[in-house]
Amino acid sequence: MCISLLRRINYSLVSYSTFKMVSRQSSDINKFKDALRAAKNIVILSGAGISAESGIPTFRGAGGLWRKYQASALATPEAFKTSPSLVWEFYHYRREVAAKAQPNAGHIAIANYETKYGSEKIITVITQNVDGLHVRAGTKNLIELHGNLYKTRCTKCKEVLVNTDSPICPALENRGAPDANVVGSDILIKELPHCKKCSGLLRPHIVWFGESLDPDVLKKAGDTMESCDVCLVVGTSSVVYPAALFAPQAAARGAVVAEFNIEPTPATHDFQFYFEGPCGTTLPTVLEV
Ligand code: BJW
Ligand code: ZN
Repeated sequence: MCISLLRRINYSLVSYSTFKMVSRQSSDINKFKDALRAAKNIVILSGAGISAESGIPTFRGAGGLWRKYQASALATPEAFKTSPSLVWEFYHYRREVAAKAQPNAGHIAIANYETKYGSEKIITVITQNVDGLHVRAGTKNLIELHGNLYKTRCTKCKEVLVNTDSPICPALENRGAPDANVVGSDILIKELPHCKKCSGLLRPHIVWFGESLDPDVLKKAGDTMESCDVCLVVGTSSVVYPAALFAPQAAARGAVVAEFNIEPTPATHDFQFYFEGPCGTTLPTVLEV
């Protein structure tokens, strides 16, 4: 890993707020479109910002709290061990919100671009999102880095299954209210979702803080990043690792990288292009087919 990337990890941990104050003008869209036309292998790396216009709160923006908790307090193996009931309420709420949400113009622009150019270029979406909206928009070639809200994993036999039930178990019916004044969670463990094969407690198939990403998924994403010639970094704060390293590493080896965000991030200055604004507006303009 090069020194400048190591330095940036350090910076992003200690002074994200300082970076947020640095502004940068949007780049020349036609120059980026030229690079896109010439590209053979394109990666779109997305984060929570792409789903913001579908009504799904981002992690680090306003609305990132559930009750009094940051996601970083609930999306951990420790929180699940202490209170699986509370964590399941949080995920039940998130599953319901995402199920009601619709893919927006940003998701759709990406899916349409793949449909139109997918036979002549390699186009891969690598998403940190767990909401399933890229697939619902029609994206086919997708790597979900952090898992999926509608998959469960058995804590005992480790089986991963798709589960779109609403609610996922009767005890979660009418639970998960996000209001700050709701305290605690008292669902008995035996009433939470359990594995049909081995009776183990199920958990969301999501990569929580401090957990390693699935090595196969990480390798696939790493290989894809290494072979891309153009990368679009869409709606991510670029502060969560290892995903935060992907695009700066691609830029460092000479790939053309463009960031789409409503504000600069700690990674903005690593990239050749920056397009400021809601990606439901900027992406359709850049990817128009
Ligand atoms: C718009 C917009 C619009 C808004 N249009 N834009 C190396 C260095 C330092 C720390 C670590 C490291 N390696 C690992 C760590 C620790 C940790 C980490 O990175 N912590 C950081 C916070 C410092 N990483 C891990 O624990 C990872 N595990 C790992 O690497 O294991 C090995 C290891 C462990 C520990 C130490 C060392 C090695 C796992 C990370 C898994 C991330 N999981 C989460 C939670 C999922 C839970 C859930 O969803 O239920 O995934 S964290 C959360 O952040 C979620 C997201 O996928 C992820 C990224 O967030 P994202 O998508 O960028 O969202 P936001 O909200 O941050 O940003 C939104 C952006 O959109 C903003 O920029 C807005 O401006 C923008 N925006 N509207 C365009 N309309
Ligand atoms: Zn099991």
